[in-house]
Amino acid sequence: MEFPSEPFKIKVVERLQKTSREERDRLIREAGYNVFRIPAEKIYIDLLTDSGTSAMSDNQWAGLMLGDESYAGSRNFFHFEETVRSIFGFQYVIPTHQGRVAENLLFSVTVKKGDVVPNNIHFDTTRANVEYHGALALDQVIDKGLDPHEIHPFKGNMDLDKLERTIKEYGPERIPLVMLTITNNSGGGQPVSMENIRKTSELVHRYGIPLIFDACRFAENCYFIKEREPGYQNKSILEIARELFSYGDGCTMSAKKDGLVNIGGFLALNNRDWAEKVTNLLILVEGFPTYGGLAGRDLEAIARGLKEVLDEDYLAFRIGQVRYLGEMLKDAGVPILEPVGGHAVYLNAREFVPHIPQEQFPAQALTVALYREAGIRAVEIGSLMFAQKDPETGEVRYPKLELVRLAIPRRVYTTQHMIYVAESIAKIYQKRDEIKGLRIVYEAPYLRHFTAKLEEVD
Ligand code: PLI
Repeated sequence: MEFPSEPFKIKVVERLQKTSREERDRLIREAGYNVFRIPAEKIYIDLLTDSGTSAMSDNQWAGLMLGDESYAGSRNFFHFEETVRSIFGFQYVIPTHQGRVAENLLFSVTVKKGDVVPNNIHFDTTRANVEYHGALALDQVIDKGLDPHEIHPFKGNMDLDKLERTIKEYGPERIPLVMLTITNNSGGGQPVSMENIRKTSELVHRYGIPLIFDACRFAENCYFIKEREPGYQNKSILEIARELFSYGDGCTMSAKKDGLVNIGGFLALNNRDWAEKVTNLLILVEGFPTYGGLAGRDLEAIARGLKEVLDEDYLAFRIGQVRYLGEMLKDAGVPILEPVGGHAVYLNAREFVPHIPQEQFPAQALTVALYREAGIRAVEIGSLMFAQKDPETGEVRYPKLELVRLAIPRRVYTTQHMIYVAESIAKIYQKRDEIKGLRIVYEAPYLRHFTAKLEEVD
């Protein structure tokens, strides 16, 4: 297997702090066994997220100095708009300060109580925003996408039969839009094939339903298409992206991922009526339509980032680095979700700590162990994030997968850092029986994993 070396060199460095086992033991207890509550300076390798954590290039930093901070009509907006149109192809480009605002604005004008919004798998903010508007968020990924052992090149694919059954069951009038998340973050960073995108598009359009992409990691998805789907080997990432988006009617985008910036996002649409309504709301909650909650310099950095992320040398390194971490873990016998996705390696917590039952949050327990033993911060994608209580029966519905995501920030960590992570996790795996389950002592009504406090179960 090929793991290309870094197609960049380092111009600026940031000091990392190492902490002692005792200090981390105290910090995690004080944080209520929730790594979101730990000060970042007390983390050695931060794999909490690949969102907003990228290292910008010298070209992007130079772009910041060209920020035009005019309230209206900033030149950076026009560069941003032109760049988004040239890659994504959608007519109306609405900047937002991050992805979830694009979701909120879109659903505010399209979704009403009692509606249904299917997706391959909704990301947590997308699900929460759909539910906040009184609608049902349905996950319709192929069954293979939920099996951590199934090797399939496009495990993020939409199950077209499930989707058609849903459309028939609820009726197209209750489905204001269908979403496709590329790559499918909550299912392991798995890509969606061009064929599946085309067929999903044909299906939903047959029923008059628009298709909206959650495009956060579109370039990584396009790289997988190039690598794995017949007919795309000789196409550029830009050509693949243009074809992919041509099948949809718009997208929400968190530029904090494949925009290679620390803040920013947008909503891009073809429907003029929706765009007008969203723009009016944008002025109310985010800002004037040519800045949408961002500074001019941020728009410039996004425009430059969106061009850089299409570079195949960058993507080959990026996908290769994540894959390398996965291979090292597999070699050490650590259970991971396969194949390795685009932005992260996911540990399979059910198999890592089989002695911890689902109601004691096995993936969160493993996340705590990674911090306590090695100063590594990962994120739980399991019961703490997704288990739901039925409002009528009070019964708790648990997610099928219990994962710990090791998300790799873009252009930030070296191969040696990856080796440290793999060796540390291999050591923890050797003494996995010592890891204890957790119970919740505080939780918020929405997105509880961000602020929950827990304690260890003896
Ligand atoms: O964090 P935002 O609001 O810029 O973007 C929200 C968002 C939407 N969709 C998907 C697929 C995401 O992955 C996503 C954010 N992801 C985060 C923060 C993550 O850690 O994966």
